[in-house]
Amino acid sequence: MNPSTLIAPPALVRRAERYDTQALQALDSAHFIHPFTDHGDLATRGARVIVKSEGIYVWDSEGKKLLDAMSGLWCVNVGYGRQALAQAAYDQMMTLPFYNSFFQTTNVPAVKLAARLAALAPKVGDRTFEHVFYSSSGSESNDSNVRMVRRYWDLLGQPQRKVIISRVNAYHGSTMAGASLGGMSGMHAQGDLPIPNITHIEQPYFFENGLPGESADAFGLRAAGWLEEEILALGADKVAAFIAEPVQGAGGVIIPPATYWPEIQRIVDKYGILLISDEVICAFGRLGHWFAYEKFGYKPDLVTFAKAVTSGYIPLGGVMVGNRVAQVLIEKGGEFNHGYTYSGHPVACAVALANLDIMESEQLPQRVRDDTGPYLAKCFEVIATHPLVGVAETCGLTAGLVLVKNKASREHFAEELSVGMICRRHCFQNGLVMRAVGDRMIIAPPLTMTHADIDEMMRLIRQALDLTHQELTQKGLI
Ligand code: PXG
Repeated sequence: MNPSTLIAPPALVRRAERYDTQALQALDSAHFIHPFTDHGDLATRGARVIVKSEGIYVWDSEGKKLLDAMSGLWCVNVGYGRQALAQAAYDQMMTLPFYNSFFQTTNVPAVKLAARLAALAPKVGDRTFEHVFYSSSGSESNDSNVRMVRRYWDLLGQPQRKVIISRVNAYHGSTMAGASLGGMSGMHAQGDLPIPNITHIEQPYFFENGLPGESADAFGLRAAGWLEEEILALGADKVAAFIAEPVQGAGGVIIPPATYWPEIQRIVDKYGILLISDEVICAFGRLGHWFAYEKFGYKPDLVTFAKAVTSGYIPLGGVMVGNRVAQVLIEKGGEFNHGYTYSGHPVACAVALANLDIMESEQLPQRVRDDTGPYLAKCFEVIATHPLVGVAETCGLTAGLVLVKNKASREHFAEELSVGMICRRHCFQNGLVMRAVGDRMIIAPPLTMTHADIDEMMRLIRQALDLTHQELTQKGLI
């Protein structure tokens, strides 16, 4: 790092205040350590500076308008520019910007939100969700899950039940516990992870792991069976919980076959293991329901949420604690020595309440389930015929497609070609934010999208695919 950039010269700061891209990039690379970023690379290319937003669009400092098909980072479900959310934050800041909820105190928005979430979380079978534990993020929430699961088994006199089983390619956050629960080998490689007593089974990714001639349903049962194999290998009396995303998001929108979740439920029931549904991405309408376990019909004990509970306008996360765990923690537990300064932050909870008001009055989960989700599915059936696309699939208002070298044989491109990144570059150049996970291109647009918005997004996706195809053809790679 150039020492002269360590303290920003006032002139540079003044230029940055005028959205001077070069000045902002210089200050950014001198001072801001970004998450999941190669800083050598960032310093050479400079960060894209996002400066404003409205509806489903964001603008960068060069004035370029981008259709944000990733809702910020799977969060901005009600879209940008919602005055009601800013007003809720302002009003709460002027009334009570902060107070803690540690020492027998509480605050109005935290209470109201807990009751509202309890009313929104559907009862399934004998499972009800009357209680909420608050944090500020998905990672913290999953750390809390580890604490709660271990406490639960200790209180039941089974302290040997320590192991939490997760899945390869899962994402559960970036803290020590979150990254350990996640199944990303690149994260495990940095920092001696996973921490002890966390194991991973293979993911239910039919396109990659299905056998020739195997049906999706047969594969779903086989993939769920890996959980039972792992339980038996570890010894059922050692296993505390299974954690999974309903649909794996950061892993590339991996949608399990219909047979998967019912079989997982049968297995966790058989061995009495707790089930954690990590719905940081999938809750609050993304899959057409307030909570995704309802869509797939399983009965979790703990449900992680974050992101869209406030549509990303302010950080908030938490865990819906089902009756099985809540009863034990509350009735037998005494003090639970765990919590965060910002557990139940009044401003975050006030914004969440206003966000839920919007989702409810605009019926966003229902719209995704009955209208925009099915419409997106139809559009993806069409895009699946593109010569570069091996498979294209949707679930609610999230979707993934795989770029392949040979459509018939499903042959992949060599990894070092980074074809996903080529496609992503064309997306950006043409005004679309779409994410690449390897050669899987994924979207999770705001739930406010109309059919016309979806048509425009599909036009941009097709254009990016055509340009990628053209570039690969010119380079003789297909
Ligand atoms: N669980 C799930 C299922 C997530 O998707 C987290 C936990 C952690 O949440 P926090 O708020 O601590 O970040 C997430 C977060 C990506 C990407 O590249 C996805 C997430 C975060 C950052 C990047 O798709 N998901």
